[in-house]
Amino acid sequence: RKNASVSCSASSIVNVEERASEIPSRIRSLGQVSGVLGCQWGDEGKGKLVDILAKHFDVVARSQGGANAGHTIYNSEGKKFALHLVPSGILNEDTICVIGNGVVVHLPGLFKEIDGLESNGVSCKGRILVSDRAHLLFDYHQEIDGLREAELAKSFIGTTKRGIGPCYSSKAIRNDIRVGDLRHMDTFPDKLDLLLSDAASRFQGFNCSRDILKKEVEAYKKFAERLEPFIWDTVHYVNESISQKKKILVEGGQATMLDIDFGTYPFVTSSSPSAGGICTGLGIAPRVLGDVIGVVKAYTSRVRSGPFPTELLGYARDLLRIAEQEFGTTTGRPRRCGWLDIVALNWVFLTSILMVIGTPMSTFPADLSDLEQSHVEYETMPGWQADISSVRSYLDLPKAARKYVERIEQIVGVPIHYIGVGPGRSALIYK
Ligand code: 2SA
Ligand code: MG
Repeated sequence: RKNASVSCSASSIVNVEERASEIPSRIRSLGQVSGVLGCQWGDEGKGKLVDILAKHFDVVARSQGGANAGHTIYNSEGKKFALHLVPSGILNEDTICVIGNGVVVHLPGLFKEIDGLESNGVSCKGRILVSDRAHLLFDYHQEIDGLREAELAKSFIGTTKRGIGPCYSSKAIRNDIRVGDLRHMDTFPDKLDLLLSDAASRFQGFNCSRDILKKEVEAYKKFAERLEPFIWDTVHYVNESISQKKKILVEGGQATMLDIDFGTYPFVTSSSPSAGGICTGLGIAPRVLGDVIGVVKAYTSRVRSGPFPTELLGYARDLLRIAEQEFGTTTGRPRRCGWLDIVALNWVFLTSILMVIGTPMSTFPADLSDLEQSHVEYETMPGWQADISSVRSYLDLPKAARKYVERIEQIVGVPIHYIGVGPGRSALIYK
């Protein structure tokens, strides 16, 4: 996008002091509907930026994915919250959080998160709106996620086992149950029966007894009652909010390189974490989308299988992983780590040039075997040893760090506006 910008995060040390007064006009002038998206393979630090920006927006919305996202945020007292389904804006008490139609919702997980927030004094009622069009992700979807991975054996994807692929499959095959269906509990048992029988006919290892069905129906009767005040026509709500000049921030889960269309298929998630997913996942017109902020880590990480051309192995990888605590928020899985991949970044901004076996290609290849045979051309730059976690002004960064940022801007052709230097809210440099 013409007005895209990059937030570059090099997380290290916690510093949770509030510095609201230092927020530049750039944030206030962000488009009425803006998005924060991951530009690599996830874990770029989107949640922290959303948390910082949220107080300048009336609504924070999720448009895709489910509990496979993991955002760690800190409140002003330094208390840590790991969120998976609830948008990161929840810690700002004036913000309304929308779980859009493109999200797959695991209700036991959502209520667990809500309980955790409320027991820490964060009120959720009236502040979390769940789309009546969002799809329900059941425990059985999670079970099937595991069975599918087992079937794939050595070529397993390394999913988060949160049931994401199976739930989006049910959605696409058109037999899933939506949040709004919880308002018709009379027909719910038959719908669930169909869904479970379908799974049982496909997976031998899937246990679908009458008892399980009965238990699940009983559980969902209670969930339906509890969820009622949260169920909303969010498409209407979001569009009404737009016409009332309210500001909406869209919080991406996963990242463009994990996008089902644009990522390294099949080693991707089952939703659209790139800019297009914002429109379909919330029901808004492309013309209302203002700024899209892409979040990029100073290096790259990726979880489990799939191509990773700039991957580091051995000691260097271990050093980076431990220093930067590269373990998943959702699953605790150790992340693969490597150098910053400018070709992938350029692809994300749709201007990539890749050398594949000596032949320049105009885009990131769809074919994984082309990618496997590609040669990585490294550009080496001076590093820095200083701890930059307490630096708050761009000019106070070591010269080598500034050079690194400026070189990325130059190659990618997109300005870097925010530089994260740690996980806390104040650990951010406004460039
Ligand atoms: P799935 O479970 O079907 O979406 O998995 C498919 C692939 O997508 C990858 N994937 C992720 N990779 C990194 N981070 C993810 N989510 C959290 C985040 C992680 C966390 O957004 O920060 O902090 O725990 C995520 N979600 C899915 C997954 O590894 C498979 O390669
Ligand atoms: Mg994460």
